[in-house]
Amino acid sequence: MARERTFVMVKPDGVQRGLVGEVVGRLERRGLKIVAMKMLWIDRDLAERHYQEHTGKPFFEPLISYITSGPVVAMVVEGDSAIKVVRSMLGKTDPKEASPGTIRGDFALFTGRNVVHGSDSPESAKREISLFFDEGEIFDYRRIDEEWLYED
Ligand code: D4T
Repeated sequence: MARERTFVMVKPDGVQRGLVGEVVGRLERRGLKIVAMKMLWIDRDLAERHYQEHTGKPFFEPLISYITSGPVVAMVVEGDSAIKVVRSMLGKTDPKEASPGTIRGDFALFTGRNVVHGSDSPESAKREISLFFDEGEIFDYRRIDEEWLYED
């Protein structure tokens, strides 16, 4: 069993469209555990650090203005293979390619308005979690349904 933590964010369009509960509900019902959560309005400095791998790309400026355009809800989500599981629940980056049943496949049409973010690797998860959360904001606890969710 590989218990992992990943970083998930409901982006400004997701907040404005009232999709926070939908996203959190899907994660919780899947059996993933929310171990940290907060609303914040990302400033340019944090946005540039979060998306540093895209610096200089043609979509970088629109991406920065989108992610700083309103409040977001940031989370740390824990579970078995959480990074892969969350990515599969989000669907492809371009929502037009995302399968129905995924969050982007059900609620989005444009790459630049794709509702949610999830870390794509253990390295990104570690980096992104530490950008948004202090250790003291992340909670270690057992969910009451864990003995029914996990095989061992
Ligand atoms: P995020 O990071 O927002 O969850 O998206 P992904 O992890 O699924 O995809 P990404 O890092 O490749 O892209 C980050 C962010 O940039 C926007 N984007 C991306 C864009 O506007 N145009 C593009 O061509 C690409 C590749 C969308 C997500």
